[in-house]
Amino acid sequence: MRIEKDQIEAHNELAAVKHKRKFAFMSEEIEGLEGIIEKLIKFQIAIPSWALGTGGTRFGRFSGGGEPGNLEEKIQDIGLLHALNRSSGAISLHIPWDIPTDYDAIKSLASSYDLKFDAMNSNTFQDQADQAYSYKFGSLQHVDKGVRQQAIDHNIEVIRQGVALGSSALTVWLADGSCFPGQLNFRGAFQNTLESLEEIYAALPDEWKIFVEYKAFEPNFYSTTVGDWGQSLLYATKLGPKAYTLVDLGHHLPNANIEQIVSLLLMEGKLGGFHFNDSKYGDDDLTAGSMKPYQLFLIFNELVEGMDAKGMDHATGLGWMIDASHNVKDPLEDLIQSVEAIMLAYTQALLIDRKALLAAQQENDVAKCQEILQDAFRTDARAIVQEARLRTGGAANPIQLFRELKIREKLIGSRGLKTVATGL
Ligand SMILES: [Mn+2]
Repeated sequence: MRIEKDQIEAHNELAAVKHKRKFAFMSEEIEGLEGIIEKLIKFQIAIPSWALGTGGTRFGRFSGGGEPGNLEEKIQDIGLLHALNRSSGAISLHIPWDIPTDYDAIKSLASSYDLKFDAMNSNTFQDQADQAYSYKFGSLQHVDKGVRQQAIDHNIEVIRQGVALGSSALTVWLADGSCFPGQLNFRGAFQNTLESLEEIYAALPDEWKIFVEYKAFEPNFYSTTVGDWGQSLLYATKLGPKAYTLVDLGHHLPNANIEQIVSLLLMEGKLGGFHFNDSKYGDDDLTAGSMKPYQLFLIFNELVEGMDAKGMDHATGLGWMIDASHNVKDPLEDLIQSVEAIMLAYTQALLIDRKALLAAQQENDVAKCQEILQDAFRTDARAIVQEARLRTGGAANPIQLFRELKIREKLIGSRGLKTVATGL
């Protein structure tokens, strides 16, 4: 199914009076608003193929119904999302969950929804039915070269598939680590992982990047072989200029200062990709901005400041992606909320008076620094994000229109109530 232009226009007409009033107020209040809206229009957040079904835990999984059963249906879902918010113009695939059978057909289907292929994701955290060796005790770190080689070959195969789709980055997240003290020689695991990554790195086409993602714990509970940004940066530095660290917001220990990590990685030219989500305890699957919107804003403050310092394009300088798959919401409504939260935090970061902040920092005027940041954070930026969406043909209120058009009911009608998205 597709959302027709006239359906969006009819919905927008009803919201027009209220929006115009709010936006007129913002236009008077904020200097340089047109420049901000231009940036918002360009800013696109990739949607991972695994976020379109209801996630589960080791205790259970409760399908929401109408979930996409194949790659074509996943592209269709992201197409619906992008039609509503015009900020979700890319899809991130996971191999082997999303292996295309006909690359040209998949490419043209994606482009019919105005979608690009973002970073490809490999999977060496599960065993597949047809593989020779098990990843039970790790993949790229494994003590057995045969297991490592299988994992290396898989990553190189993922690059090959990404080339066929027009992607230009590989994200490697490893579940490798250990569950108990003494299980692993840390240096041996690091060296094996580095050597394996070097073989994958050597297979990267010229314009490609490799993102080394880190995670503090889970599924291993004692050590993780790429466990924090320092370890990721070590691998990325040793690998070379095409290798970067990827920051996933949910992959830190509680209270980690993620905004400082982001700032320093940008300074070193080694921040490559970004995964958005939120968490309260140790989870990494809650809707972006649902728990700690101020932290999300502070991270965007560092992203904007650090990217501007390097002359980087906000939209294309880093790989932006949502990485979340929680258990109880409609996945498409959840993604609409995540994208909205990200766009709001980005807008608020663009509203910060940078000159005044720099001056206040130079004068050690701590109270003023806080005033400047919180003045931006407490600005209701919704009409600005809405204006950017309206100018590009999106819906005034994406969730409201999603419900008015009964999209989930229609997807259940065509796909069935008891579908389970592939891969989860
Ligand atoms: Mn991630």
